[in-house]
Amino acid sequence: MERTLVLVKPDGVQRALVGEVIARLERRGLRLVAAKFMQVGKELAETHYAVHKGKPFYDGLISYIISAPVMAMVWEGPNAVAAVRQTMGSTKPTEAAPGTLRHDFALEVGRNLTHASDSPENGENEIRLWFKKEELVEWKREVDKWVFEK
Ligand code: D4T
Repeated sequence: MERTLVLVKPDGVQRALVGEVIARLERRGLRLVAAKFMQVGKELAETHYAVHKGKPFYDGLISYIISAPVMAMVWEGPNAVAAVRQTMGSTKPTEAAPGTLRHDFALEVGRNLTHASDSPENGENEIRLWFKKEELVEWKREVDKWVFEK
């Protein structure tokens, strides 16, 4: 089953939108695999956003992600990466489709509430970066057969 890393970033935590994000992913049918509420250190932030090093928004991005706690989670399901990014909406909230989290709750790219892995491969790498293997919970739901075709 495909897995993806989801972060409710500091703005989402401060604005009490953690429950909203979880509710939407649960209602979509995705299955929660792991969750931890944590303060991000500079080293983790810099590793997570290494691909953006040198870009004009990099320093702001690092100080934003370490500015307050985040809710880090792993979700799984068929096409979990694409499904979660669709539920989040475009990176720039003013380009996000109506009904998506970023459309409904955000205005600025530097305060866009959530992070979600952008490919299955990055998902696996990010999950390894943020979680220990023993923090990932393998489980089944009674409802799985009504959500997952196989
Ligand atoms: P994340 O990684 O937060 O899910 O964002 P995306 O995958 O949707 O988008 P991204 O990697 O292109 O950008 C990472 C992060 O940088 C912030 N950002 C981005 C910013 O502050 N200014 C910008 O111009 C861009 C492109 C927002 C998300």
